[in-house]
Amino acid sequence: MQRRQFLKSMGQGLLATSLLSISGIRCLAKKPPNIVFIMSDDHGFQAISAYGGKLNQTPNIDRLAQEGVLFEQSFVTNSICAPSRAVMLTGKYSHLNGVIDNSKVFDNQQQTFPKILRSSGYQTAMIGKWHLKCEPTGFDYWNVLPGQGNYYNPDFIEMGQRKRVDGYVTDLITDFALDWLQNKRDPQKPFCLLLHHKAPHRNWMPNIKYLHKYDDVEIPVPDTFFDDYSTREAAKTQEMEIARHTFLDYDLKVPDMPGQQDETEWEKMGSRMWQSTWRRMSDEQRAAWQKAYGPKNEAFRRAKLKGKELAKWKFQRYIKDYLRCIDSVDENVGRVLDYLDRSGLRENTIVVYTSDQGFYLGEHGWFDKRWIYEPSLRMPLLVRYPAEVPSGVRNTEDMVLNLDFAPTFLDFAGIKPTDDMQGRSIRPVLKGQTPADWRKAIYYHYYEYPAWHMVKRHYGIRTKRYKLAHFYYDIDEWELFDLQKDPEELHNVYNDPAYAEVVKQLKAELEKLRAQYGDTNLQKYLPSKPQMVRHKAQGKKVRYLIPPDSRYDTGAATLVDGFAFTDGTYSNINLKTGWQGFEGGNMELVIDLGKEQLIETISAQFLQQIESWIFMPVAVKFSLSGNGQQFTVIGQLPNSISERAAESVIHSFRINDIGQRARFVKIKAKNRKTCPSWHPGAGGKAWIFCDEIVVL
Ligand code: SGN
Ligand code: CA
Repeated sequence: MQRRQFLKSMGQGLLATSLLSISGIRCLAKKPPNIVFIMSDDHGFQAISAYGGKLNQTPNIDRLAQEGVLFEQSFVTNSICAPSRAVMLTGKYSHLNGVIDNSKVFDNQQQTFPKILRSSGYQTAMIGKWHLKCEPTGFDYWNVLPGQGNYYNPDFIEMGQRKRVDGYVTDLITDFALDWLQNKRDPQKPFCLLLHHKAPHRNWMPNIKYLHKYDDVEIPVPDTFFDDYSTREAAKTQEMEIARHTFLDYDLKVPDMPGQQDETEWEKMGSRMWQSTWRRMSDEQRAAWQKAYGPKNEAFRRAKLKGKELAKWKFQRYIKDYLRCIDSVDENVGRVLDYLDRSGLRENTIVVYTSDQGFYLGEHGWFDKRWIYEPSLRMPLLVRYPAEVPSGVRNTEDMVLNLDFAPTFLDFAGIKPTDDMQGRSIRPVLKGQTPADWRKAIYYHYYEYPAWHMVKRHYGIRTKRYKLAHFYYDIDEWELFDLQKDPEELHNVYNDPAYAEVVKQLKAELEKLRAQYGDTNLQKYLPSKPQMVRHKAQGKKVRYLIPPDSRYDTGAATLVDGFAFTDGTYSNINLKTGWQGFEGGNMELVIDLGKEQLIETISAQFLQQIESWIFMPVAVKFSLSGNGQQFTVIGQLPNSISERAAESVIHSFRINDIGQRARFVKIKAKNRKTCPSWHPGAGGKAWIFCDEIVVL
């Protein structure tokens, strides 16, 4: 049923419901609902049959759609594991809960919805994947996988005790959850169970009983599988293609042949990871795997596939293992639903099924997540609560977020969300009573770069029709998609004049959202270590015309070693890490590129740290030469940075669109010579500090 239809059919019932509501609240106050919050890891909506996917059948998850509400417009605010979990627990965006990326440790002293439920009389439990790099807090019982966990014979940490358990991870997590429901909780109290699967996370290891499923079918590659990423700059440098970035052994289960040598460090890493999962398996499990994969791998080796054929083969292996993992998830969702039926808990228990984010099932040629693009931005969300929520509703309109989970659970328990929670309860939405001022746009921000899969940092906005995103840090690109005309997001129309007005409006809306959520300082979350940038002057000879001060001379080579900071504000910068300091005078040098080259961009990066008497140069002049004798000035840039900035500021003086051939680059930076009159060092010698000079 579509939402509008549903509203209509509810029309007649509305009066009756409101008459009942007074006694309803009292009744609720006596018996708050139980919560079973099932989440899998990396389960894309495309692989749930209730979402209309043709890839597989998920009859048990589909039951939640038949008996509850399915959301089509359900989104994640930062499409990666630990960050999404932290958002769900706190109801706050990543920059406020601290987990902006997978490397961060969750501060488990902060407020979370399980803690609030617990202090209001709920029994709480957390079972399965936690991944927040700290002990779970706010739970009466917890039994979690360390880190990412293993598929076969995984370790679990049960209330601080680590032990290895024989079996398959999805079954085990469910076993522990059912055991807690049946034997370990106080049946007098309402409960909230977080049942969080590892599957179907990489490296997609199915249970033995599903190893042969899909053997006889060929799963078509998505239309965008051979995407060339034209019009989308950030996509060109990602490392998440099934064809190029999966490990043959670890991901695709084709182990090295005896005597076969891995060539790159990367391949060696894949082999090590494969060996460690393989070693965890029992002889019996390994034999079953040999039987299933052995003959197929033989055939694969004989076929000696290349190019597109090889890519398609990899897709088949990938998607089938992925779907097989989901078969276990679905089966185990069924076990939980059956238990709720059998034990009489069905009526008063809210069951949620979701995933920490979406996932690519070959769209754009990819696996993994991270992007603001649809397959990773959308997350499945199905909610059943017979006592209050209608059945068989497909909500195609309302935009809901993982940010809304915490306030929603609290609302159902009759508790007001804390003031600092940024999400909104979807309880009325579930009942078909979406508030008139419900959000019409969502805000997104992804930070983990440089890191696995090399998806650049970006933030953006999605409305019903459009999506606008800004990729930043070592790139400065905007993308706009018209989802109505281009649902697959292949055509970035940001520069299309026909969309100029749309861009303007969306940018204004985006700024409003950033201000509303308090996420306006991009610099604050940038890595404070310099990052490697590849460029034409890298490793080339630098000749000083004016040498640096000997105390801050780490060698001219460090000026072109490829390590550069991102422009921005920093709280402190170590001057001994490659910065070249010039006291009271100018910097002047020539870089020899070795041979004549086409030059498009030159930038020179300087530091301002006024407490150390370091100021931006007054101006930087760039010149080119073919012979190293006669130089032609191509530009002189004045300083644009305020002198009084209290924090360290890093700024690049940059000339773009040069389009000239040259072998020698001369750079002259003019020092203001003395500290300004307002400065504690007024009249004393001022410094300039330069680090990377980048030629592209
Ligand atoms: C691992 C995976 C990556 C994945 C991250 C994050 N590599 O590092 O492919 O993107 O986890 O996943 S693996 O080879 O070790 O499997 S997340 O779910 O934790 O965010
Ligand atoms: Ca995940």
